[in-house]
Amino acid sequence: MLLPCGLKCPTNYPIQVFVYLVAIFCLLQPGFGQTTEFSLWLQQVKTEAIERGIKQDVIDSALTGVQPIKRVLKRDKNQSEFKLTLDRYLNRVVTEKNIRLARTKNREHRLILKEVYKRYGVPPRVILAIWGIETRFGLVKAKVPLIPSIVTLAFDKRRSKYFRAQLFAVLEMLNEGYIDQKSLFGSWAGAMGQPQFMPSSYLAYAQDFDGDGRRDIWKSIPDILASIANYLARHGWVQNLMWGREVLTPTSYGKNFRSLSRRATRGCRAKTSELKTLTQWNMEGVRKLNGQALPNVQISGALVWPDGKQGRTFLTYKNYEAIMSYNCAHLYAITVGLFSDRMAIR
Ligand SMILES: [Ca+2]
Repeated sequence: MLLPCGLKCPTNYPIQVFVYLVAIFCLLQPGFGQTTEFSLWLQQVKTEAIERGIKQDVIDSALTGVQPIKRVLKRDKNQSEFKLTLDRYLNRVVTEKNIRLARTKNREHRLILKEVYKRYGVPPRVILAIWGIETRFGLVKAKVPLIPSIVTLAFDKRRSKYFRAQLFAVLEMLNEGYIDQKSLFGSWAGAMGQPQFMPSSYLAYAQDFDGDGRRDIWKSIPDILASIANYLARHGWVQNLMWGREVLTPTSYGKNFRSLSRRATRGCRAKTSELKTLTQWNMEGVRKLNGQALPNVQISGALVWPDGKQGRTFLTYKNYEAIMSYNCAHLYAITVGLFSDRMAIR
């Protein structure tokens, strides 16, 4: 007699004992419990997708046979191991080669960038910095099939709520016909296209700037540049304001470092100082890198220490928060800012 798990039943044991042993054997198989749990979970996702108005054929084609991918979880859990200091990160990204490439892209797409600036108020250098950092101006192509990686992270308990929402956003993209499934590749964490938008950001902020009826952040340069600009504009970008600058701080801050820290209360929770006007920072002794006083204006800014107290200090304005909303990491936002400065273009 053949039983589950490919075992053959010996005839000289009572059948009850044998069934009991087989059950234990099956439960001890790696992934057995998880497979069952995953199947149940996927079924719930499919049911909810129907309730959300996703067509049955879209659900079938997107989710049939999909399985969690172990290496996606491994990457997700090991993220903290890749922490770098600001200078090491800058040395990787803001290279002479990348600055030259950014200037070339600026010349190539000058007219589009001008139109994008007119509509969204975000200068070309900042759009180019983000495009360059995210995918090296589209040269870095995503290789991970998007649906299995998002399914994996949605099934995993660590950030299931966030990635479950991303999964429904992908299904909605397919349902609306914004993209075909065979083109759906992303990063291991689900970021898509040349601006590396998450699916929910795509639905909320991607733009059809070339007017062909599709919001193509994979191949259309006008759509890509406008989508980045629209994202920043919708997250509070202020036209004609800088992102921030590196500053010198008074030695008295050494003792008061803790009291200077606060946490943002909404959105990105990265730590900064409290907000003060440049006039107030001036009075406290914060200076430009060359030792000169800050402009005596009522613009508000917060201090940021990407490497902690011993590292460099930056005074950041409202536009810095818009960049942080794109990717909530000080190393990222400061690098976008400094990269854009180094391009020395408008
Ligand atoms: Ca388009």
